[in-house]
Amino acid sequence: MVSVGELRLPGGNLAELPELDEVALLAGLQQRFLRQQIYTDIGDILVAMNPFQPLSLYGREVSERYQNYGTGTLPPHIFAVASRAYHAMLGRGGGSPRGQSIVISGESGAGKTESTKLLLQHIMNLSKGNLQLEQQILQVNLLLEAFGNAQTVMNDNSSRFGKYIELHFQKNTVRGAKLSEYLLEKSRVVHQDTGERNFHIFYYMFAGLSSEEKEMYGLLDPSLYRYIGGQFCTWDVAQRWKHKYQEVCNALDRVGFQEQEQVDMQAILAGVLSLGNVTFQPEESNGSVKVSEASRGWLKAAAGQFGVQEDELLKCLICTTSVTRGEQIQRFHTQHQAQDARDSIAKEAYSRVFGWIICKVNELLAENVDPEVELREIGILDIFGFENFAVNSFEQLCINLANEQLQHFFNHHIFQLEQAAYKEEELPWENITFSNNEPILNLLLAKPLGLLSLLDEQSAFPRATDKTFVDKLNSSFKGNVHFQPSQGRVLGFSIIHYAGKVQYTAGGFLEKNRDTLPANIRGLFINSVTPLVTVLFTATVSRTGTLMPHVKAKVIPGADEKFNSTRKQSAGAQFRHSLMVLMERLYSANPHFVRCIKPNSRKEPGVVDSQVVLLQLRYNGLLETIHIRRRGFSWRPSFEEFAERYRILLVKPDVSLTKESCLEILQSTELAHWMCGKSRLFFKYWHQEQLAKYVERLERAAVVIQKVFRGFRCRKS
Ligand code: AOV
Ligand code: MG
Repeated sequence: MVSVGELRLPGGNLAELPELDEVALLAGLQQRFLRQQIYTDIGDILVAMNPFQPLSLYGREVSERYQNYGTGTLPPHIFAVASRAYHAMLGRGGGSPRGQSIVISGESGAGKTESTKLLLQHIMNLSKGNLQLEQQILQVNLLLEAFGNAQTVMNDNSSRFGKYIELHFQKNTVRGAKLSEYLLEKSRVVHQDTGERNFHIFYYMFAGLSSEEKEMYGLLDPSLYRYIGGQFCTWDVAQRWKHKYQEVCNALDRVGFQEQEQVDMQAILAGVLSLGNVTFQPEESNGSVKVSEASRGWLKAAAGQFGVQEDELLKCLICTTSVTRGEQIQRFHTQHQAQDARDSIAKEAYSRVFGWIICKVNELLAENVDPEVELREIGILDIFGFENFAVNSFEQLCINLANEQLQHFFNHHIFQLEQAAYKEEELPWENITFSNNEPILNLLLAKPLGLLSLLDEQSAFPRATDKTFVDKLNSSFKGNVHFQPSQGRVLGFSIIHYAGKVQYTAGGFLEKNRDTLPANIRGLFINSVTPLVTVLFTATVSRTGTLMPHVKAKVIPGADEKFNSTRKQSAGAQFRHSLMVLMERLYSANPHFVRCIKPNSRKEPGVVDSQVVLLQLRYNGLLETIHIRRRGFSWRPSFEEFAERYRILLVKPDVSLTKESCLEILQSTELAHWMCGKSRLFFKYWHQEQLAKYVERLERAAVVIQKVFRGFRCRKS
């Protein structure tokens, strides 16, 4: 442990630290945290330390205190970030009213998802007008967590997908919302490592359904199902799950899901579990496989739950049918292939349910807008945090790639853009160095020789194996400082990420990347008698790579081709594309950053493990961030932008949008420490708030004058 002396931090802003080094930074955060001050500012960036216990920081009255733009006199808080974004979206306080985004980062379990919920809650409090929609938006989170979160060794409620929530406003009222989802970890449906669980919804269902309902869905005792590892829970936990199940049902109702849709959805989930219990054994006569006698009942149950014919489902599991020159050819599966087919159906069915929920939510929350009024936006990004498990696979690689991208976005915005502006505007500036992770992004994303491209190349090659893939990586990345060949006997490789070294196990990479769904399986499910199953499997791939089920069941011409096992885009390519779309969005909006920190790895309240925190401060580049926020100018409006917004302070009819007007405006205030460049002004992070106060004062004075004037007129008449 690093020992720390008492340290004063006026206003909870680390940019005001008297001494600046790692020890002082850690001490500042630690002392505040132990006093339950979990939020600390670095200039306009919020650092949030996970308290791992409920704190009374988020009540209605707190939300009310943080309503106004001028929250600078209040202690740092997640609500202050929401208020800043909201008022900036409205163009108040000198912000430009373009799209706003709140970008939350931090490793798994650091508090991103909780922060997202708090941000939404506060923004909904700020936006007054459409109560029903506000309630719906808040309820959606419950659904997403039930279907997309699971217990991992790093977090009991870990997000196994990334999400970007866009809130659409007209004036100050929320009019609609849109969700984008990134890479649900569908492999979790069929396999979980030790200490982990399947998606929450499976457990909630068992705890919440009545015996009659379980009978209706054909669900037996939870300990019988392989996909949920035969593990269940204590009585206490079951009670909590039961309560959660009720909440999920209420949320489904309130968001607007039909009763029949809910019934179908649960039948599909039951189908997934039954299918998982189907096992195979070799057929002695001809080398093919058959369903083992003991699991015949499970096959029958699964077919019923999916609404398909049992013998047709069997066929899909034990053989692949293809048509060559008009002739139908059947190829029998090996035992291993049959198990793969079973698991692919389960993963696909589940991920399509999830995709459908997102799609449905988007339909239900789509805006009801006035075409005459401009639509404005606040987006909140909550992705899966950086992960480093005992065993890391393709999913962890994608998750860590997303975190690399986000770190790069942060660096670009905080260091590169800002320092480039000083150079361009010829301001005196001593460069601040930061750890640039571009080489790691190149290693992963470069075309044609980045890791994902090499994976695609190998995936398209029928005889390639995970071993040939690793050989290819070893030869292509020899000498690259961010890549290390596997040391032991395990087939794999290591990547030195911005947040540390992660060892990946290569087994299953090719299969997961190919992500194929044999055409006969899709055909079978499209013809299911359960309407929702038909809807789910009649789907196309959206431009962002998300599965987009068509809500009205219809067969789309050409859709089959997209699901044809040979032509579909690989999982890696889809993910890369969806990340690119996300980055485009982030680059075009005005970002607000929240950096979540995990105080210890044991998820304990009131404990700060200095080493754990220090590591995060280092890889997040927080010390360098403080440097730049102290010395730099985080708000840099052009002369035109500034004069337009603040000409009101000159209280005269005509003010031209020039440098001279800007200087005149600034001279009318007592602002100090700003700078003037060639085409823009340079302000410290606190200046915007000071200016807002001048505007507010003036507006208040104007109201008083109006009142006096009106009173004077009344008396006269
Ligand atoms: P994550 O989103 O960053 O991890 P979560 O937001 O799920 O992390 O937080 C993990 C757990 O920490 C939560 O379930 C809460 O128990 C606790 N927690 C976090 N923030 C707070 C808070 N402000 N007040 C009280 N408890 C909190 V991951 O999704 O795994 O990357 O992928
Ligand atoms: Mg999360």
